[in-house]
Parts: sequence; C-alpha cells; structure tokens
Amino acid sequence: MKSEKILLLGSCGQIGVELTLALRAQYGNDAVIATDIKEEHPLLKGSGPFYQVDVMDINAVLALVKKESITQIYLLAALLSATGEKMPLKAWDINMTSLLQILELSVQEKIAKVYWPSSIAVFGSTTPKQATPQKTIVEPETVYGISKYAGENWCQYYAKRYGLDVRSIRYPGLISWKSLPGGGTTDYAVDIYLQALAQKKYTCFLSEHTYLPMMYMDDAIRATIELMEAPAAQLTTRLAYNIAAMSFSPKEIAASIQQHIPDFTIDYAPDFRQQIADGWPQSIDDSLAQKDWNWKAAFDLEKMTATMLENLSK
Ligand code: AKB
Repeated sequence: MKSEKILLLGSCGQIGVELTLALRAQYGNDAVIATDIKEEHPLLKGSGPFYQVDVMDINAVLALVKKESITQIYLLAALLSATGEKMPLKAWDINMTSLLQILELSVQEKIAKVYWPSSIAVFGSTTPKQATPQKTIVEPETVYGISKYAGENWCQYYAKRYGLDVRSIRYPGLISWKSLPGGGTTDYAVDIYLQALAQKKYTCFLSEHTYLPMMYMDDAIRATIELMEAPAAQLTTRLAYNIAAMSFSPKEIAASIQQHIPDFTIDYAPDFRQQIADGWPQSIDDSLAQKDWNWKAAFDLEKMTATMLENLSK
C-alpha cells in the first residue's frame, strides 16, 4: 500500500493549525507537510516539517509537491467574509486562483485526494433560513460566498471531468481556543470568550438575536478527516456537504458564559457584519452527511462553553 504524504496549504490559520496537528497524530509527523505564507504557528513548532510558501506561487507549490512526493492536498488558505467585503477583488483572486491552480496541479501530478473548505456563506437571503437543506436556493451575497459557491462547482467539475477525488464541507462558524479566527463574521463567538475572561464584558458586533450555525473546532476537524477517509463510492455529492452542530445568538452564548462567570455583561454595537450575518442561514440540515459518511457532532453550546473557558483560563 502506498503511504500517504499530505500537504496542507494554509496551516497557520484557524482550521489549519488544528487540522495539521490532528493529521500528524493520525498519519505520523513526517507524513504531513505544513505550509503557510505566514511564519510557523507556535503550536506547530517542533511537530513536523514546515515551509513558508505563498499558495499563489504555484511553481513553489509544485516544487514542494514533487520534492515531498505528495499524495493528498488540503487547500485551506482563503480570505473570509468580513475581510472579503473590504477587498472584494483581492478576495476573489486569492480564493479562486489558488483553488483553480491546485485543481490543475492535482490532475497533472495525479494527486489522490484534495480537500477544499466551503462555508454556509454560499447561502443568501433567498435560501430557507431554518434547517437549510443540502440542495436549495443558492444565491450568495458576499464575495466570499460567491467564491465558495463557484469553488464548489469547480470541484464538482474536476471530479466529473477528470475523476479528481476532491471533497468539501460547508463549515458553519468555527470556535476554538487553540488558534484564532481572522476576518470572519462568526469570529465574535471566539472573541466573546476571550473578553469574558479578560474584561468580564464584551461589545458584540452582531445584534442580540442574530442566530447563526456554529461548531466547536474538534467536531469540524473530525468531520474533515471522516469525510476524507470515507470510501469514495459512498459520496453522493461533489459539491460541499452541509454539516451542523448547534445554533445560537449572541444573547444565548452570553447566557451560557454567565453560568460560569455570573458578572459577565454584553452589549451590542452592530456594524457592517450584521448585514452579512442576516443573509446567512440560522440552522443547517446535515442529513446527507449523516447518511453518506455517518456524520454526527459531539459538542453543544454548554459543553463548548465549559471547554473553552477551562482551556482559555489555563
Ligand atoms: C466567516 O464568518 O466568514 C467564516 C464562515 C462562516 O465561513 N467563519
């Protein structure tokens, strides 16, 4: 059996750090090559090979693929929703050019499997908001969402036309204590824990009743690896899979923090990110992921809050 050699592009981002560590635990440290345009994340240091590479520099990526005899690629580098609205053309360029270059390279170099993350941002205000189905109206309203939906379609195109085994998930907002998010609309759900511990108060950039689908990072990492390890014949879509864990509003996450820090207070100063959040679903139907690869989340709001506060306060 050919042993796997996995390349992660964007290892120092919110998902990348934890995914790199999880894949190293599973496949061995030297089997997982971490890369990022940024310097190596402190949590990755000493855990395995790292190269500072710009994902847009496809020749540098190709050289690494050849040098390390790569068999799988995870392309995680992207600009998220809030940053994307500040620089739409740059977000489109980074999110799309990187994907198209990696899809092409993967066909040419006969890469066995490719992973590329999508997002609930593919949905817009014309999509049903509750239990948003896998297949539904998809009219994204941010440049990030447009790039994610276009990207899903490119993945499906490469799967159908070239037989490339490319897989994807529509992540909800992701929450973790190990690596911070940057430039997203759901980032408040991480900031709130940090501020609750540091200041016992938080000013939220979304209004109190803004419900959004969210997920604790451990679940997101497990979902990613489970999807990548599922037999190809079981996968009935090559667009991205909906996955779900919990939905809550800023008021509800604040109440769950108050169970641990009773004098924590929250106030609200919605900014441009409110409009982005208002276009997104409030909850997600992930029955196809359940059926195709047995997906099931383990963390709810209560369990996540206890875990976040315990680890962040250490
Ligand atoms: C964002 O808020 O932009 C991301 C996402 C939901 O994809 N966290």
